[in-house]
Amino acid sequence: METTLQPELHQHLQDAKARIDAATAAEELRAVERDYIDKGGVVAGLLAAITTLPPEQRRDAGQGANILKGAVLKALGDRKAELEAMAIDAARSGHGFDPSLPGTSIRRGSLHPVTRVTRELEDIFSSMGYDILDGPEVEIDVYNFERLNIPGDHPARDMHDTFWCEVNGAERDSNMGLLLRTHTSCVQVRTMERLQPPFRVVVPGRVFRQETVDASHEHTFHQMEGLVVGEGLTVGHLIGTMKTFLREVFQKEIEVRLRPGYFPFVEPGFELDARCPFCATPGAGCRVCKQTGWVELCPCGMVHPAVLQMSGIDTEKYTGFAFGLGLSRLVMLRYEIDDIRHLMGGDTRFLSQF
Ligand code: FA5
Repeated sequence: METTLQPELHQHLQDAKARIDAATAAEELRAVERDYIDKGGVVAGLLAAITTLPPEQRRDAGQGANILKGAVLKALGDRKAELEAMAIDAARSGHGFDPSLPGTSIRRGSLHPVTRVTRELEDIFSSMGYDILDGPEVEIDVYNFERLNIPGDHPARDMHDTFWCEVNGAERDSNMGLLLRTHTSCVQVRTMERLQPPFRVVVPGRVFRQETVDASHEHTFHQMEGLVVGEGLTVGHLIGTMKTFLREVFQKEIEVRLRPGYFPFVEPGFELDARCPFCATPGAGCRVCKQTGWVELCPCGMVHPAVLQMSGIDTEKYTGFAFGLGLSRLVMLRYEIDDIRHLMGGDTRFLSQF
């Protein structure tokens, strides 16, 4: 394999192999993996440099980097297996056991980026007096749609490509319309049923839609619902809440704008955009905001009086606002992840970077 490599890559491979062959412990192999394979390592550097090459050299350079990566990974795997076999032999024969040597350290896992951001947001909202609630992922039609002002024939249902559940062959009409929840808004209804106003809650969770998957759409993704009901609440409180929360997340003042948005369970409804926190000059545009200067952050609005009434809340006395943060998209924004499929893909090379 290495004979096809350019001299520079060949040298990298020789250096890596020398370290791998000399390694006597898993930590040393992990260090080689970090230096060559992980984000910021030699292979990533070679791939990043490809854009600076003349077009006719790029294909070979890309192939070379991938061959180097494959060869280093193989050598790492082989040496790991060798070390493990040596350790087993030593243990069996009773030789080579030195009680004064430090033990083999256990490789620690890390928190998934969605879990990290969820916990961070939970802390922020808790400090603002919110309760953190949960709800079932398998829902019934009434909570996911009906009581959110989306009756059976409502066109808004088409926007949610729903996974309907069949139970023992029983179809929708006879199993209460069992479904995988398409949004966390169903927990709004469950909350209004259980709690007396005033209250403020956030509900992080997994939701499901029968979507065509691409770099920004998943069939399984995360949202965080917010619901506040109390006396005298207005759009001003909604905007103030979102600005406070953004200031905490990005540790700086973030400008927001509201565009009209339609959701049957809020009136008025909005799409809230934030000034892109990554542009070098605010509003100038960058890769993250696709040169627009704004990032779409979350739909929101004042809870529709019909929704409050269906849950038995006195609309003469109380108003409320709600928001539905696209948590997966916020995670992508936070860590500059360019493809949502990494989040649920289960690739440990991606996950070990967090
Ligand atoms: C809703 O789901 C509403 N329940 C949100 C809401 C709550 C509005 C409260 C008003 C009041 P929407 O379908 O736009 O709205 O989804 C909300 C967010 O989820 C989107 O802004 C986006 O960030 C994220 N999202 C939607 N579909 C996907 C998908 N397929 N993959 C990843 N994220 C998605």
